Amino acid sequence: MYRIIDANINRVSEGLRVLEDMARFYYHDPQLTEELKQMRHRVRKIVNHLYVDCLSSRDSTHDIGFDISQKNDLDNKHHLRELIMGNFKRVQEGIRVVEEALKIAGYYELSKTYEKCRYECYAVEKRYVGKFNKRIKRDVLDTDLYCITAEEYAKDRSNVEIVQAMIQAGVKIIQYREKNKKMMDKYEECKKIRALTWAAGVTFIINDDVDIALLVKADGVHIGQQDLPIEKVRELVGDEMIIGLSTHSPAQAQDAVKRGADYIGVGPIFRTFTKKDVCDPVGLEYLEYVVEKLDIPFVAIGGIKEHNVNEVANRGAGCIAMVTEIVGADNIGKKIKDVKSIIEQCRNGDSQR
Ligand code: 3NM
Repeated sequence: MYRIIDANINRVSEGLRVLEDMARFYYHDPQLTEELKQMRHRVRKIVNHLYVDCLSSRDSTHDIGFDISQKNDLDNKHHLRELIMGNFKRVQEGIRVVEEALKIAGYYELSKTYEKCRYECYAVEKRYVGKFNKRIKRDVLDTDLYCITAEEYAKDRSNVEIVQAMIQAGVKIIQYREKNKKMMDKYEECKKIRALTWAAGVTFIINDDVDIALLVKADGVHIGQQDLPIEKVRELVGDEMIIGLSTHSPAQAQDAVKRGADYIGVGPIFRTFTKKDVCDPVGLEYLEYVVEKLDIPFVAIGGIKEHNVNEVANRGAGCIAMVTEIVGADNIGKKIKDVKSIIEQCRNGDSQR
């Protein structure tokens, strides 16, 4: 029992340390950092007087768990979400094991103290994940290029192939947009694209189809002004999922902020024939309005190409969406690289174009 207690106290405090350092160095959240630090110290202190017994029963060199762990990759993590969830589970499960072992070792009162810690940990997890979700949403457009699918312009390549090329070229956010496909086909494609984007840590947004987004566990949905009201979409998808909303005027943008959009599309900046029912170009003035006046992540869209992307980036658009320019390119990888490099030059303020 002492060996189990020792291993699990280490497991718990190491898990807490990972979470604490994330809160401290990544999220810069003093309150969570402090809470986790206190919990980590408390977890150790409660059994301080058992330290000698614990240490003398420790035998890590002969721990059969080490070989098992070396042979599999069950503990591998691809995303911060997995890292955070995994470490909270590690802490809670570890505390539970300590509780049970303490009971058998005759320390019932101590076991109840640990039970209290476990419940505190559930509450901290909820707060942590809540802040984490907000942060993820805040950062969702913290990238240069937002790519959107459109198979009809993709020169006989499938959406899945297109998405693979986008991921390979380093795109960090991809929207699935297909207006004329059957639901079943869209669903099948989205399942595949979800698997690809998940493995690559790429944000996956689905246009219009809230049901598919929920089924395939996309990161978000993107809706238009004529779709279901954003509040109703929020009711369906919950707080965690990202909701993007297309806007075409300052009034619509203000409305989107008020009604809880996580980001907005700002466009069409230039004339586009890709979206059939879209209004005339709103030009760069609307973009400038959003840059200056609003505090919401946004993506500029509509008629943006390699030759005019500098105008948009120079007006302060950090994240820029393109459909036909990317999916219609002969060499998607090269096109993305070229576009990204122009955006970067503009950001650095040294664009001569
Ligand atoms: N939304 P392309 S414009 C999907 O203004 C979409 O909200 C727009 O396609 C908006 O990059 C648009 O080929 C189409 O011009 C953009």
